[in-house]
Amino acid sequence: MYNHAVVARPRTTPAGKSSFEVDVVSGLSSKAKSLPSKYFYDATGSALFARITELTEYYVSRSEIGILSSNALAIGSLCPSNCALIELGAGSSRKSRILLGSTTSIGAYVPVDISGDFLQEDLIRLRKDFPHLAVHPLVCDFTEHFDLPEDIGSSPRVGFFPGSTIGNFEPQEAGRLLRHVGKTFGEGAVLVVGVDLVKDSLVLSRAYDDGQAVTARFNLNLLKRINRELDANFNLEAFKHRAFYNERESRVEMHLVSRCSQEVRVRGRVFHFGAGETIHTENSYKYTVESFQRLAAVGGWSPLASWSDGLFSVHAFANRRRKSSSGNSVVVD
Ligand code: AVJ
Repeated sequence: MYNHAVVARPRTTPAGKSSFEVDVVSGLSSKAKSLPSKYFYDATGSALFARITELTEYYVSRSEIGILSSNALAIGSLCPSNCALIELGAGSSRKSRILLGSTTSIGAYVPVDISGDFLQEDLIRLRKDFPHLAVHPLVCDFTEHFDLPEDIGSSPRVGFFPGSTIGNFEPQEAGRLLRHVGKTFGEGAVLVVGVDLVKDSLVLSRAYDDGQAVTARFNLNLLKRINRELDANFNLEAFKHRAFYNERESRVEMHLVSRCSQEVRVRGRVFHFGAGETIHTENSYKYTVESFQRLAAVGGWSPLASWSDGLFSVHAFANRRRKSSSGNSVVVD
């Protein structure tokens, strides 16, 4: 069975401004300029990210796929019979396919993505390869309230949150997100999440500042997108990519550094940049297996198992949340 994507309302503010415009203007107006990393992924950004995953220096995707493949049977055995696999931030089904191939327990697949650019071909091929799988794509921002498709009924939920996307959130926000996901999935849910590990700072900085400058183009593409969608005039030559590991905060930071003193216009507003001033465009937090388990515990998730290749980790958690007699969700310790 195959369904068309369920699409949430377009996200505009009461004044008719897009969230993108509001976020960009607010990020560039603050004293320490920043832009949210979730806006990297327009068509060009997604294509550049796909190239990043092929880079020698960027071990993240290769490591995760290796761990998922080597432990697919163990992960599959944690999936309850006739469960729904709900993938958060599903760009392609590549990683879910590893789990779909390892167990017959998954009856439905719900790829959730904000862009809605699920590759149609990918979904068609998925139906061919897994003819008994019900596919229900969901277009929404999973960091906000969302309803799971009614079609999956009361089947047990298995969340899948790969790619270390969780690392793009501040730890406190990440804890809140995990709690919110637990609340949405409810009692008996399982969560499989990919998390990048703390490691040598040179390995980390190279992964985000590659020799072919693909990551630099990925970072600068955000300015191109602002130029195109928000009628701005960033000169891409006047900014340079910088990435480094901030050991104290356990995160890789990406910035765009202004090469000179300059002014940039965005939707009629003028922003001043001093020479050397930066726009902070991304944090990619790194955890140890233990520090991530502690974070997940804050969100109401108990560890079932963790797998690692020394570079990256994949965790399985069980939801501690139970329905209380009043019908409200409570976390049972
Ligand atoms: C897609 C969030 C996993 O943080 O490693 C890759 C994004 N940024 N290179 C990451 C990214 C620069 C990536 N995630």
